[in-house]
Amino acid sequence: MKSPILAMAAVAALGLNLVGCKPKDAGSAVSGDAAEKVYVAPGKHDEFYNIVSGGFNGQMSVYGIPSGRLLKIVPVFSVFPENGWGYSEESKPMLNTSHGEVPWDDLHHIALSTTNGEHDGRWAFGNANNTPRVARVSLSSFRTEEILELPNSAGNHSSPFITENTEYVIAGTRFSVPTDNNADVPISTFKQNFKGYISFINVDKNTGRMGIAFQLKTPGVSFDLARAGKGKSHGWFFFSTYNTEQANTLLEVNASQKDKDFILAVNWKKAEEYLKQGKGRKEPAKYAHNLYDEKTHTATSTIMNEVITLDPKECPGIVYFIPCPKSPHGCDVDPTGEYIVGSGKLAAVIPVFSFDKLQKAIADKTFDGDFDGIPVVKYEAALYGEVQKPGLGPLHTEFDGQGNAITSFFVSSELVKWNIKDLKVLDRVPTYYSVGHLSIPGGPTKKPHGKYVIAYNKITKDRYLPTGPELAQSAQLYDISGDKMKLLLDFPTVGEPHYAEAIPAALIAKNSTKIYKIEENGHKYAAKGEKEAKVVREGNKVHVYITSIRSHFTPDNIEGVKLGDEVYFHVTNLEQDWDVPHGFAVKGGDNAEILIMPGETQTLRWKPNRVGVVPIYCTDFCSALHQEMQGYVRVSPAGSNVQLTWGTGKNPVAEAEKKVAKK
Ligand code: K7E
Ligand code: CUA
Repeated sequence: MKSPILAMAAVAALGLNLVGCKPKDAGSAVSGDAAEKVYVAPGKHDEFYNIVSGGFNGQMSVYGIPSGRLLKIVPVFSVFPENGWGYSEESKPMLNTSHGEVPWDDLHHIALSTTNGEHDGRWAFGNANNTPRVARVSLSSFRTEEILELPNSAGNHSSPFITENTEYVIAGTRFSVPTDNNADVPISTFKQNFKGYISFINVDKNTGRMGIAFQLKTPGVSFDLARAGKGKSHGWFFFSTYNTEQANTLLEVNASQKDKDFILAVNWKKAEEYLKQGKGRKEPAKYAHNLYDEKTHTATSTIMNEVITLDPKECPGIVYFIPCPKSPHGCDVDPTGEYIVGSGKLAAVIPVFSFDKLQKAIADKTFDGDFDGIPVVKYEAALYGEVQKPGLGPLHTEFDGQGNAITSFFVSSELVKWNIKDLKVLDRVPTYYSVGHLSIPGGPTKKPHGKYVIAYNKITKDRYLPTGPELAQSAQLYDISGDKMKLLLDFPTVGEPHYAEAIPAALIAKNSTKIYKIEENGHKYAAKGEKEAKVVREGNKVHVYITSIRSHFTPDNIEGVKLGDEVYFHVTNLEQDWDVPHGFAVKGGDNAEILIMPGETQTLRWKPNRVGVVPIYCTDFCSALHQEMQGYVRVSPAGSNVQLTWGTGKNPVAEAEKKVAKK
């Protein structure tokens, strides 16, 4: 095989031919008006939000497009000391699992909620690849509101993908595993005992609350990616699989034996019918369901004990295998719902399947035998056609809404645009380097917004100033409004970007949460005004009901804490203005800071381990007197008789303001 560098050089040369007489180096393969097209003037807003997975940082990040400006990092499965996610008492339950607290994960895919197959701007879902979980992030508060663990799963890669009306979020297991309930089996019994579970998670239309509706117990293969049907194929789901060899060791070799793996087609409407007929089986399973409540500003974690499974062998007509060359990765459905695009990482073609042909093949039973009891549809019977010589190592495909598809090629490091109807390649542009996922705004929906494609690259090399052994991660923005794709911008991302979605700013910006109303604060330890501030001892637990407002804490002097105490600072931010968070930190705390939004209460636990006077302070520059926003806690030896006292001195400015306000 060619070295990746040579392959890249070859592709760069190819790119040169396409852009004519541009200079030779990759850095200037940019059109003349690129700067103008990505320039968002100071004070102006971007046209799109780009919600980008952070891969091994377990987060999502939010960029503006076309500027590529980083707007926010949303911690999801990973602790985030910057705002106290996973450190505050309120957020800790969000990271609970059946294994206990798991403070990290690997987030690969984003799915934005849709209604009638179009973006509705309500939620972003993300998957945890390591300890299988699915999260729901609010696109109003840009906070993780819910995390659901998945039993009978390992490596939740084929996830989250959603149906047209967000009826279901699905999650296919990457590793086949024995049922949790009967897991102590020899690894060599893979073929008998290991199953590929797919979880169908239902989503409440109004609240977004998730629950596992059922799990499909399919043969032991690895699920990689998936897409729901749309339009005519609504009611179906398509999953790419690998390791249909069912190897349990040295998969690099043993799982690349077959010329074709499978796409699994699932008729979930039919599965629903079987469930109604009582074909589901209740099985014991242990998994956590974590919910963040905006009223109490507190998360709860509930351990669930049971899941409903459906065995397709007992429910004919739910699942079919379609052969797909070779080691498929992406499995993408075009906006009409008719075409299903497979992307064999080791294949020389891109196979495009037809939903209509698939239906006919199923009706006519044009099968090539079965795989572990599941009918295998004949390749040609479901195939619409193949894109010939598209490039090397196709991974993912998105759609521009104009009848074209754009596919990412890892090995040949390029984006290739092709026409869905005639399967002809129309254009190709190099990526720098080795693109993984790609994203067209609205690309996975029924109505792509088009305009741009963004490449999320796996290798950065020389694109930015070097920063030691670990380089910036890299995304690239291309204009796709004309016949030819044009590189506009490189922008660095945090973590390792896998999938991302972009959505018009107009669908989200207007709904942004600004503050939490203090009178609606239902937190158990809220102090909804300085008068409610207090310190309460319960045995060795000391609860500090503390308020913050520009620019002081109430109380800011506390005495009577003793060694052996556990102190809980319940900080309520009394501000009711947008953009005035306060922070809170304590010297020597084995914890992070917390950031408290206006009207919210958050709690920092602190166990003092030495005698002394310990400073506390606000960490977020909130006013000209932010630096004055500080206080002291006196810690005395265990058994000392220092009384519990607290207070804040009178503030003449605040007192005067109160009087004015009363008049
Ligand atoms: Cu990065 Cu979607 Cu995990 Cu392809 S996967 S690249
Ligand atoms: Cu409050 Cu700085």
